Amino acid sequence: MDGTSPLPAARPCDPSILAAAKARLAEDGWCALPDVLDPDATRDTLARLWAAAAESERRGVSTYIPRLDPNDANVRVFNLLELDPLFRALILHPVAVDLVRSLLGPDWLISNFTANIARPGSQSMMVHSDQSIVVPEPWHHPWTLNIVWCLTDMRFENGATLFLPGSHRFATRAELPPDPVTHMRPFEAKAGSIVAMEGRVWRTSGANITADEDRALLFGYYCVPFLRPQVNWNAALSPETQAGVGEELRTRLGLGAAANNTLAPRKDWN
Ligand SMILES: O=C(O)CCC(=O)C(=O)O
Repeated sequence: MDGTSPLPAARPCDPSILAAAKARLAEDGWCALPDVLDPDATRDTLARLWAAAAESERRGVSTYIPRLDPNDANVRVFNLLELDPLFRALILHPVAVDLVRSLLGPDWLISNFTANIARPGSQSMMVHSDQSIVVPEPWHHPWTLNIVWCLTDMRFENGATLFLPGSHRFATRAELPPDPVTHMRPFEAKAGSIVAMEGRVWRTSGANITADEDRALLFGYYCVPFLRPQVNWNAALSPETQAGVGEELRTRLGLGAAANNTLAPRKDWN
């Protein structure tokens, strides 16, 4: 973990549950792990996310992006790593990193870290896969992965992410069915869980049809080291933030001169 980590000690994860999750991720393109954050840490992270949303607005970065979402009931928070050291710790959480390594191998980079809070009345965004946004087809390998942190429960009614089962095997966009959303299923997970989802899974955000229940998710996005990350961290992170990160985070963000060259990760890193 980064030296400035304010994250509580990682909860131990039952090795057999973790092994089963990795096998499912490799086979089905996704897996869910409950109880990665305890209830106090989940509540604290959610409060810090709302504070980050307010800080983003204060800095002039809107949390409503009309080209992504049909209305402002979706609250988007970008550049989480700049806004709170908690997120700089969370992106290197050992359980998340274990899942990342299992799919992408020991060399990986942090591509992005954002949040989407779907409030009552929010609607679906466009259908997409994250890998299709950063790599042209054909998509033969899992080169990207999202670790989705559930800061609230995620269920169909509150706007769970909808995904198309088996779509991580699609090599081209032409393989999508004509009306993909009708074939999609919601991810369902309790607050404090992780959902890992490889980048080739086609998906959309669900509609939040509840009267009063938010659905808050963080999306940690990771990639293989030969892909350019979605975010140019050298430009997105302030000099103060860059100066304060530990060696592992500096490398995983590509902040050094070597950027996305082969990393040769150190043995004591996650
Ligand atoms: O919020 C969601 O459920 C999905 C968000 C998403 O897919 C994205 O922002 O790329």
